[in-house]
Order: sequence, then structure tokens, then C-alpha cells
Amino acid sequence: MVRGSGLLRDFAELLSWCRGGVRVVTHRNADVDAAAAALTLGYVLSTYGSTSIDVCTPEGVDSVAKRVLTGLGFGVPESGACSSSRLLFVDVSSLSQVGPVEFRECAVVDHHVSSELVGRCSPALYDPEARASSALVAEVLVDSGWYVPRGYATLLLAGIMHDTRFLRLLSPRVLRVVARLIELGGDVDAVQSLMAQPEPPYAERVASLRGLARLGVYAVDQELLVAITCLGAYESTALRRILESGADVAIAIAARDEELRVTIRTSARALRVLGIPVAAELASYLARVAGGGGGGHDAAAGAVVPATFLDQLEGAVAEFFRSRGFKFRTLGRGRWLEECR
Ligand SMILES: [Mn+2]
Repeated sequence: MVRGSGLLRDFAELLSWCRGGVRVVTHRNADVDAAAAALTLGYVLSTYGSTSIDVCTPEGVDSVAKRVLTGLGFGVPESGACSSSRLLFVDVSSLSQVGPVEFRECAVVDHHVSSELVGRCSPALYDPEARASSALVAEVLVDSGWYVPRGYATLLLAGIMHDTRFLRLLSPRVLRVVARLIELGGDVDAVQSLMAQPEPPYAERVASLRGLARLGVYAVDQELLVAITCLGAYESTALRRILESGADVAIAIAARDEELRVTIRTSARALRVLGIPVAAELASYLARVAGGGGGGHDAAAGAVVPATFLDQLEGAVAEFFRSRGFKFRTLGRGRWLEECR
């Protein structure tokens, strides 16, 4: 393979550089690709005779990576301070992705489109066309005749599936690597089921559908849609579904004793069109006019207002937009108000 020959040379150089012992370091909150490539390299280096090898993930691994590693029977690598005299950065394109770390020498394995570490760390096994660090690692292992045990073939498949979003980003090269890993016993079904979104529990599905069934829908300038619902559980999930259904500003009201808890989520379109941190401003506006408390971020915020404010809430939301020069129109009141009374 013409392209491969340079990479195989780099890989051979990397192997011998690592012989003196090395700490393998991923980016912060390692994803499946980073964890898979790092653990596989850790395994390869230890069987190649490197004296001391460990894998370190600054701030741990993300939730999908944790599920995949545990599900495939791998330990979750150590997290914390990853300083050491010799570091091998894996799936890392800049030191800012690692956080504070001290080292004397470094090497790097990566596939990101641009890299600050190539040149600074040597040797480098780097290919911006590899799609995933796991694909790059799998390719050099297979092409240089390494025996890849089944478990690692499956792990590398998981890394590739993650970074290619289940092969939506593909190339002949990545398909060849995937085919080889499956031939080596890589279990693509295990990867699919471990990486699929866990099925939401019954109560959460009920809450989402209730949230949708009660929606009041309002238009802001024939461009943005505001949706209000009444919901006392799983508000975040329900609001996400409401945004996915087309709302730009989604508001859940939960009636709690003497108070209403208002949860607000907004779309990227709302932020763009309105040019203000909508969720935070709407929350603090409602808190101010109702005499409560509230605040938050651009796209996610909340307020707690007195229960007596319920009948004025729709009007207050309308006023928030009208006072900024937008038309606010009711498309359908839904049942949220009755449900919250
Ligand atoms: Mn990656």
C-alpha cells in the first residue's frame, strides 16, 4: 500500500521510541475513539516489550466510552494528572485538549484535521484522512502483520464507528479497515448495541408524550415558534423532544405547591434570529415581572415564580417578545394552562 508505507515507517519509529516506557494520554473526557486507540496502543506497546506502559485519561472517559469499555470487558483507564517524562498523546491535536500536563518528551498519534502537536512531538503517527485514531491504529497494526486479538478488534471497531458516526463519514480506506477488523473477529453487533442510545424508561416516554400533547404553540414574527407545556417530571428530555419537533423556544411549567418551576430551552435558530441569550433573558424577565428568581445560559435557563402568576404567564411571554419589536401570535393554546391549574 503506497500511502501506508510512510505510516508503517512512522509506526515502527513510534514502537521503538516507546520501548523505554511511556504514558499514553488521551484528550480530556476521552471519547470511544480516543479510549480505544489508547488502550490498543497500550496493549501493543506492552507486548512489544516496553517496560512501563499505562493509559491516562485526563478527567476520565465520557459516558458512552465508559459503557463500551465496561461492556467489552476492558477496565476504564486511570484518570487524573497525566504528567510523566515521556508522553504519547493519542487522539489529541493540541495541549489545550489535555489540560495542565508536564513532560519532557512526547510522541503523538492522531487524525484531526490540524494538529499543533505534530512537529512538537516526534515521532508522530498522523494522518488527517484516517477518519479516526482507531482506524489509523488498526490500519498500521493490520498492515504490519500484528496479531490483533478479537477483543481489541471489537474495541477498535467501536472507536471507528464513533468517529465516523456509524460510517456516515466513510472512505474506501476506512471500509477496508472495518472489513479487516470484522474478519479478525471484531463483533460489530456488540458495538452497535453498546453504542445505541439506551432505551428511555417508560415514565420518561410518558412524560415526553404528555408534554407534546399539552403544548400551546405561538409564533414570533412568522419565523420562530414558542411552545409551552405543563410537565412535572423529565422536563429536560421532554423539552429536547419539543425542540426536535420544531420549536425554537420550549418552556415547561411545573406546578409545585405555591410555586411554578419554569424550565426553558431554546434552539440555535432562536439565538441567531434574536441575537440575545434568549433562555437566560426570558427566565430573568419572568422572574422579575412575577417576583421570583431565575437565570441561566443562552439556550437553557429556569425560573421559579409564585403559583399565582400562572394566568399571566402567557401574557408575560408575549410581552417579552413584543417589547423587543416582534409580533407574537397564538397558533393554538393547547391544554398546558388547564393541566397546570
Ligand atoms: Mn478521534
